[in-house]
Amino acid sequence: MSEARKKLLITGFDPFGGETVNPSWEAVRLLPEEIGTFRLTKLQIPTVFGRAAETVLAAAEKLQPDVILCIGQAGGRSGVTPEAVAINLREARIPDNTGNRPSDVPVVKDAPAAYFSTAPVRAMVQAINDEGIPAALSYSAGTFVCNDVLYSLLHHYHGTQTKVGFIHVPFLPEQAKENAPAMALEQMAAALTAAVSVC
Ligand code: PCA
Repeated sequence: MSEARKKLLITGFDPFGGETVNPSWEAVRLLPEEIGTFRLTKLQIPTVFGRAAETVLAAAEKLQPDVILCIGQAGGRSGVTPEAVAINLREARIPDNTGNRPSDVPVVKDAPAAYFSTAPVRAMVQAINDEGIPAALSYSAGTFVCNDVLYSLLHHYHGTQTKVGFIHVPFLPEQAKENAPAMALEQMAAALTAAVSVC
């Protein structure tokens, strides 16, 4: 038995857009306290521009994690999708949970257009697929709060040892209307476990 030494801060969002559940937080809640060499610290964050990233950064300031992995819902996607990149743009199609709906504004003023994830995204996709769970690399985290968090964290930790990643998960079966794709909660948790194990 190896002793869990590394620290992972893993987050999920609260429900947004009229939903009553957010699979990202439900899946994070299901995870064990330790995965491989990581000890997990779980945190629910608000679907609010700016505040979501501030909440992660405040927790990370205390914890000093080796890796920060944020999880979010991407309704309509059929598989688990690690995000390769975050862009410096807020462009909201729907209001966030405080009613903000920014358009054409940067996440961080006078900062780079984009950052690549510093998490091992390709290894994550492979590890999830190896569990028999659909996964693919995504090249857009959108322009809503998930992208906001990923961009803010990558900007903050740029040039440091702290790895930052983001994974989108599909709807749960109870959320999926008509023919929308969905995934069982246990499968999402298994996918996240596989992803964490290669960080
Ligand atoms: N998904 C949204 C924000 C919160 C969440 O779970 C997004 O993809 O931006």
